[in-house]
Amino acid sequence: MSSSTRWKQRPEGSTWGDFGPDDQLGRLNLLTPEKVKQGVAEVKEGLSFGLSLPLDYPGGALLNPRRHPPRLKPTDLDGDPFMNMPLRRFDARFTDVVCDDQVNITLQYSTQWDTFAHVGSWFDADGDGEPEKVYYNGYRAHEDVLGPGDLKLASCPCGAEGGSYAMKLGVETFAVKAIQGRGVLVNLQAHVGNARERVGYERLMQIFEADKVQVEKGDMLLFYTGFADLILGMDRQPDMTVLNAACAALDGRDERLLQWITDSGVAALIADNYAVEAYPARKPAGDDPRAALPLHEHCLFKLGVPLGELWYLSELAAWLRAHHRSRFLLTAPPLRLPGAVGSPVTAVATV
Ligand code: UVW
Repeated sequence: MSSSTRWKQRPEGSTWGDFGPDDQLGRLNLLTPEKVKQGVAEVKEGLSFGLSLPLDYPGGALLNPRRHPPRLKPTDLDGDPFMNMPLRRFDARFTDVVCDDQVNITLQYSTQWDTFAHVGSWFDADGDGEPEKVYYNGYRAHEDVLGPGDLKLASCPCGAEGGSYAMKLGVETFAVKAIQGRGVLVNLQAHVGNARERVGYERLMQIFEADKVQVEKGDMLLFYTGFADLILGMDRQPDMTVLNAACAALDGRDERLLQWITDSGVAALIADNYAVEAYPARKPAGDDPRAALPLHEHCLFKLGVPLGELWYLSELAAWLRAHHRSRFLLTAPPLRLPGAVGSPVTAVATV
């Protein structure tokens, strides 16, 4: 489907078309050479921080019952597992011993990027009075983002029956872009502590002001809440009673906060918590149709702002606070895994 037939009307407040009719990068387009240089200019000490949890955290399937920890096993040849495999088995002269493994991984189990194919919406993009299932920039469910039963699956590179494949908006587009630029971290934990608080526009602005945090167009904004530290302390046995009442999360129902995200020009939003926004979201007044994940709708569907979740920000946040800084170089490409809607990310902050 061409860009002109994909959509005739765009969601109110969206950026659809602003970065080109067939754009798949959204605000990642703002990671220009100038923005990378601004990030590099923040490298003063040469210290690097890894921003990933161990990918087998949170542990179990309690945080999200669809998502399971990674399972490793060896590759095999004719039923022989390649773990500590001496190659002399194939030729008595060979001295090599080989390990070679594979993994069954839920891509959004742990530290991750959400792509724009992760959350779309029912929206009347073609203006015929009937809503259809669409994603950022009008890309279509069942045409561009494929799941079990979709005819196009048979001809897509994965080809597997019962499989899934994002022909458009897949995470490989983010990997090719490479995701590097200036990161800005706001330390919500220092103000909120470890009790659950929905942080809206006013509270966020107070914290920016108190900590002299400045965010400019094209910056990637990171929220340290302490949530991932609690998860790490639970040793792969998450206590949901504690986690459901823990730490700051953005209030996705706060229209002023959403408007600030639009106006600020941030290129990406990242947090060490479960969903960046508080989930379940606050109940609005009235009974109108609405997004269950309003910040996801605003960022992934309307604006084209990727969301990073469950990042490990503890050591970076402590260092920045001790040095009265909030900016750094952020390098965060996902896996270049064609067709995936999300990806683990082993991001690096350099200060
Ligand atoms: C939720 O499922 C709440 O968020 P995400 O899918 O982005 O992890």
